[in-house]
Amino acid sequence: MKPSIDYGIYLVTDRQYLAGRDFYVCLEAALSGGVTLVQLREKNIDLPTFLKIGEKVKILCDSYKVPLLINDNITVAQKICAAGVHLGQEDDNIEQARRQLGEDTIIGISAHTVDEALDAEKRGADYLGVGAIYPTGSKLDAKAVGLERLRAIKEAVHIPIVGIGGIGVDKYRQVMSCGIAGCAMISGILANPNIEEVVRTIRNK
Ligand code: TZP
Ligand code: MG
Repeated sequence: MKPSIDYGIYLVTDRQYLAGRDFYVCLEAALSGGVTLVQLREKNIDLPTFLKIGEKVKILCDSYKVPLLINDNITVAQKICAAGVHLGQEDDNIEQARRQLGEDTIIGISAHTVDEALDAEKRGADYLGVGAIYPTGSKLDAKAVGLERLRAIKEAVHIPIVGIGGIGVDKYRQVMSCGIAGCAMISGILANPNIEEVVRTIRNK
């Protein structure tokens, strides 16, 4: 059976915001604060390193009963028994991921337009990441699509939608009020000196 996922407070990892802090300590603070889903997003690392990090992150997430998704890498997701993957428009395709990971795995796809969203839904995506909603410094090629687009995509598809990009404590409610399943955040959580507290604050919104 596919795991049931709470997309509400979705942490996407990125080491650039840790400012010397330990990655696993920060992740545990976020888990302890109440993130409901984690995506391990690593760029430019080799497979053995990705696997080693993935295994440690999986153990931590398991101890909080929080599902783990892997950005872009089907092999890592499969080897560490993650709940699934998150793929961009440019990454390995949905069909390939489904073949390799099976029906019980979560496949998330980034979508920026209604057409991309409909296409991903038709091809079997379990949820869509829509963004960047607001300008963000975390993904340099991301263009802000805004709340209008988010609402249009939400109207067009039936699978859960997650907003991403420039979202933090201040914008969380506003984005959630579009009727979506959750918000994914990097800097809104990890750039904060007190990660556990910021997640608790978001949870109270
Ligand atoms: N995809 C679209 S925007 C984005 C990604 C990975 C970056 C989100 O980072 P932040 O810091 O939450 O704006
Ligand atoms: Mg990608």
